[in-house]
Amino acid sequence: MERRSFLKASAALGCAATVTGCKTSSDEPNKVPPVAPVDEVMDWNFCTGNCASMCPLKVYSKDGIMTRVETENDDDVIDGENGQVQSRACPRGRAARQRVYAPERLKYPMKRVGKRGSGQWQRISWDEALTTLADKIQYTINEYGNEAIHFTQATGGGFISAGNDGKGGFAYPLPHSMRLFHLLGGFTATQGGYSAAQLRWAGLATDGVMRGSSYDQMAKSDFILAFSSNPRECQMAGGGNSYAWTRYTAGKELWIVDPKYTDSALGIETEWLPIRPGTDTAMIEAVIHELDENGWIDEDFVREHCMGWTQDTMLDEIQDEEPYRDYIRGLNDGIPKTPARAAKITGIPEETIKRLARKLHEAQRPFILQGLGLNRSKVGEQAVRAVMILPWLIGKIGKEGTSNGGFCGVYRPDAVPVATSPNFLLENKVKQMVQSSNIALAVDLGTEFNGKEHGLFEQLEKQAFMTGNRTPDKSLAMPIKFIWSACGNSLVNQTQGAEYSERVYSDESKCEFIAAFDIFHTPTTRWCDLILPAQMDVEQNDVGFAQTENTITPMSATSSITPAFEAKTAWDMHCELAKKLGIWDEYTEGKTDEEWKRQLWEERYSHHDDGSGEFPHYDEILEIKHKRFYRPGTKLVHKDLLPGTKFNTPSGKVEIYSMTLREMALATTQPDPKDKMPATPQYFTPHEGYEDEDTKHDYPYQFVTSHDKRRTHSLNHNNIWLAEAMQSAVWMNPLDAQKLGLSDEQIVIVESMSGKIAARLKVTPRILPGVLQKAQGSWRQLNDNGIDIGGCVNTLLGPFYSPFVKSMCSHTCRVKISAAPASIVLDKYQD
Ligand SMILES: Nc1nc2c(c(=O)[nH]1)N[C@H]1C(S)=C(S)[C@@H](COP(=O)(O)OP(=O)(O)OC[C@H]3O[C@@H](n4cnc5c(=O)[nH]c(N)nc54)[C@H](O)[C@@H]3O)O[C@H]1N2
Ligand SMILES: Nc1nc2c(c(=O)[nH]1)N[C@H]1C(S)=C(S)[C@@H](COP(=O)(O)OP(=O)(O)OC[C@H]3O[C@@H](n4cnc5c(=O)[nH]c(N)nc54)[C@H](O)[C@@H]3O)O[C@H]1N2
Ligand code: SF4
Ligand SMILES: [Mo]
Repeated sequence: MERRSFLKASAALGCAATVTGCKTSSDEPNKVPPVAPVDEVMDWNFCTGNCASMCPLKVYSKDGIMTRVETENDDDVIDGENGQVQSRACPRGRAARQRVYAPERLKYPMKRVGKRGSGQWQRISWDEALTTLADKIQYTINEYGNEAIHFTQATGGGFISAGNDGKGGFAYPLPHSMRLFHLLGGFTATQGGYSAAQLRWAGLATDGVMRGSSYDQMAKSDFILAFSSNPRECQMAGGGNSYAWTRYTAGKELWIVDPKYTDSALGIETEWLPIRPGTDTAMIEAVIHELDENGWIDEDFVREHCMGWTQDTMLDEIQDEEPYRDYIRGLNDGIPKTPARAAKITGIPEETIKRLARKLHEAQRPFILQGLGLNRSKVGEQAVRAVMILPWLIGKIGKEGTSNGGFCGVYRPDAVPVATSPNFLLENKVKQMVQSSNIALAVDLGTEFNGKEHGLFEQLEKQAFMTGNRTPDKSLAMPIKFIWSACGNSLVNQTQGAEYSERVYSDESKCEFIAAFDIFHTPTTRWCDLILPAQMDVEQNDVGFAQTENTITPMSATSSITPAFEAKTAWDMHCELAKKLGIWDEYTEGKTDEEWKRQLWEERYSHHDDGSGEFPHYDEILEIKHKRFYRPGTKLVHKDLLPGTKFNTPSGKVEIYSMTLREMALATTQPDPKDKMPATPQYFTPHEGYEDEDTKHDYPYQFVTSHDKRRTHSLNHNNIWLAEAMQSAVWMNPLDAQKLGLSDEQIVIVESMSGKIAARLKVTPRILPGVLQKAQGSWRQLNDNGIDIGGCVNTLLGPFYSPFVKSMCSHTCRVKISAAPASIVLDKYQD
């Protein structure tokens, strides 16, 4: 009732906004504001898929039905004027209507009636659903303790980031679930995340910082070297990284190292180095060999700031270990890491590697960066560190225009998401955490799952979610018996080892209960015992803010759309569940959602207010709905570098030899004998790597599972407009296609050691020979012959993890490929 009357009021305001907000006079052809039919209403809302942009959307509707979406397009702000940039939504945001009305929308609560995974469901009432859920929660806690409860990483309806992403309004379900379960005594959380676990740990272990300079520094650079970085697809929002990437690389010498010719190249690059996946470390070793041989290493600078290059810089306790220079020169293994050697491994010509070394020598202000692609490899830790030591060896760091080889992006004022306020989240009393991508393994192994081998961690800070300290001496206190997925598809689809995960979850005696709160019936909900329908971002009222370069956009989102069937908001669902659990008073603290939003916004206010009064108070943002303001800044990493500077690493130096890796190598064991954890960045072949003798003959192609513009992870897989705009195909180089007699558009079967998928083939020179790529995120769907006709790449990946961080290594896989039999029919969204 309350909400409907609010909607009426906001609909009236929306009408007013469409009348007054439309400027009629504009002589610039690309700035003509579309004229809304008079009975259409407009609400500001935002797009919450996890691409870390949270673009504002203008959502138009009529009589509760969404009619269309527009992006920020007001002509009061011209890009760049007053420093502001608009945050223009990408095609995924603009296709929101196809999400809202997709046939897979969950309509009602449902319980499983057949065997788990059999797809037999029965519609039930919300009352029955929440009674069942409350009973199962109570039963699990009483019988096994809170450690037996686990939340999957779930990033669909927003994203919590303690850093500077500023995503996650109040409506994002995960914080609500966290609050509720924290009140009940906590749960085993995930650690590390899927995105950047290896980069974070291995990067911090190197220079104590990891994150690099902001993109605007590229404008002052004379040489940009980018590894596995694709901002034009991975941060597509008009005012975000993609725009800044284009602006600041303009006219620059830009070298891109990537097996895939991404949209971030498209002709602006000086050189594309199509490297074989997982071999970057070999190329960097060779670059360093070339620098060393020519006397281009800045030895004085390295001695001042770094540990581990030469014997005299090694700490006393590691004097018996090999310094990196000796390894590069091959003094002990007899293998000098020459460009000729690296050329054979990487596929990058010797001459190019030598030229790259010379470029780095001649450049005054090289900007070296990496995206997250390297870090999601089997031994990504080595590659991450190899890139990060390059600027130190040439002594070109801390000066304008440089960066540290870490992960970079636009300068963003440090924003704190609304619903991550400690007062809302409370403290998790369960301290153990499981590496995000190893959950099925934890369920399978129960209390044998341990920190020595598999990735068990202990929560670091009070409200921490996804950050923990390794505990190699501990095992899981209790098997995982209950899994809760609130806006995630990582139970099966998004986690490598989909086949293995399904086997684990099909054993109902292991994890006894799985429940999800989602907007769609997904490959995750198929494995649930109970499914609860959620409202989508654009169906709800919320507060939050977008951030693009130098610009903050606080918003109060409203909705005039009638929510789908019986879908509930996160607040309503959790309140009702709290009531069933007898903790409604504690959960709500007697406040309404409106009162919580006000309180949390005001709690965050002081963080965002710089004294200028630009950041709006709650009442102001409710009234004005959308405000954009400029907050300039830049970030130059290690800018205060002085002789004797102390770094946040065990030795206080930049660690070319990492004491952290050494310590972990001693404290942990590796299930795979090919996995190693050398303390200096070294190339070697892991399982399914380029030179892996055990797999390369049966599975001759390397396979990369990148992120692309068609989806945000699995979100939008079922968006028919986006499916039409971009095929979810397997990419293959024309030389390979010719060799195998395969042609463009043909349906192929891709098979790995772990599973088989069917998909269309795209024959394109945008992928190097010997490598296939398909974007992650397609929905897994097995046909009667066990072939995944949905084309989910995690069907092909085994349940493996990296040696040091024990995290996702989804870019390391070997496959074979053949023409599909004529009988194969693809899932409609793949075709
Ligand atoms: N092979 C391979 N696998 C990968 C990756 C890779 O590179 N390769 N990348 C990994 C990475 S980096 C990540 S972050 C993970 C992401 O994996 P997930 O966090 O699982 O993200 P999504 O696949 O987007 O799933 C989001 C879910 O949220 C639901 N949802 C969307 N909006 C709402 C909402 O408003 N409310 C509710 N309740 N639900 C909503 C969607 O239906 C969907 O089921 O995937 C990982 N998986
Ligand atoms: N459109 C869209 N945007 C997104 C997302 C999405 O799903 N869709 N997901 C968001 C999230 S949560 C994340 S974590 C980020 C992910 O962002 P990234 O991790 O940066 O994206 P990826 O495409 O996985 O990897 C980037 C590039 O690394 C390359 N690569 C893979 N292996 C290697 C290698 O061994 N060496 C080199 N040099 N390159 C390699 C891939 O070909 C790819 O072009 O994107 C975010 N933005
Ligand atoms: S860039 Fe991301 S947040 Fe913006 S519209 Fe696209 S998917 Fe949504
Ligand atoms: Mo991610």
